[in-house]
Amino acid sequence: MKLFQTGGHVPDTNYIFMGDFVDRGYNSLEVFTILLLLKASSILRPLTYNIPGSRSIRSLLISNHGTPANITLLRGNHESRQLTQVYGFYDECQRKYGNANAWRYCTDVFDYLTLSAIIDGTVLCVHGGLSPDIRTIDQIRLIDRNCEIPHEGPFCDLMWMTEEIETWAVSPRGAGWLFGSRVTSEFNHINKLELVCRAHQLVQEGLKYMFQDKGLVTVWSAPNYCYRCGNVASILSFNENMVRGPEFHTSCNRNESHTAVPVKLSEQLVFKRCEQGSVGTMLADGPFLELLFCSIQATTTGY
Ligand SMILES: [Mn+2]
Repeated sequence: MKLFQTGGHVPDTNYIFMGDFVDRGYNSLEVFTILLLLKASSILRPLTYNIPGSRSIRSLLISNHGTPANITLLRGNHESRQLTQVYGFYDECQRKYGNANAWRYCTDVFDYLTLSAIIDGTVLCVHGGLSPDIRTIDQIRLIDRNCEIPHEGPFCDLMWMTEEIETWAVSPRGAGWLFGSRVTSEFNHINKLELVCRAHQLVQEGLKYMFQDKGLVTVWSAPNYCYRCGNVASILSFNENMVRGPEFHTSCNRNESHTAVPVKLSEQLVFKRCEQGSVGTMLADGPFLELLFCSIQATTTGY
């Protein structure tokens, strides 16, 4: 809720969420559910959702002017069956529902999440980073994404990649590579991009440009990550002219956490409306249209 208060409500603001929706807080299920509801509401408007006691959620879902909202959900490395069984999402579903069905439905949906998104043809958004197997965006489009995240290869790299060095090196996190300034600038040049936006690694200041040419930025939108890191969170916004405007927020009061009344996930709704291809496209046109990205409840080195 704090994020939407900071960045603007849907559908007046369009969002690209850059993955890791689960595993890092007490309300993974609620977070992922509300994002799916927002996405569904943008497709099946006008819809109103009767969630008892959640006036703030309901107000999020109702358009002021009837324009479809664009919510793009990118897959993060935690949107996987394996990691969620280790880092908490599976246990959370068991605790809240008494069985693993919600976890099973959610992880089935994870397989349909897109891997990356492009804004106005110039900004690529992806959870982890680049891959030595991918030189062009068309190669991302060819990835068969409807499966569990593989342990190696370009799909895995996009989810797990960690930036740091000049070229490529094996990541100490056990999956993905380290990629550096030369790799990024070559990729941006080949694909006529101005910027790669990614999440995946905690930055205390919420937003951090990497490398001398600032060809890559890490955007971190979970304030006080894991309720203990004390970090600032950010949203990177773009207006219709692609002018960037980072916005920051900090407060994260545990006592404010909303526990939604369990909502039955509609498999039909979700599965029928999955996006085609592994690269979503978003255009920055129209007045007051802002494109914002963020990662929420994302993971970081060492956690
Ligand atoms: Mn991650």
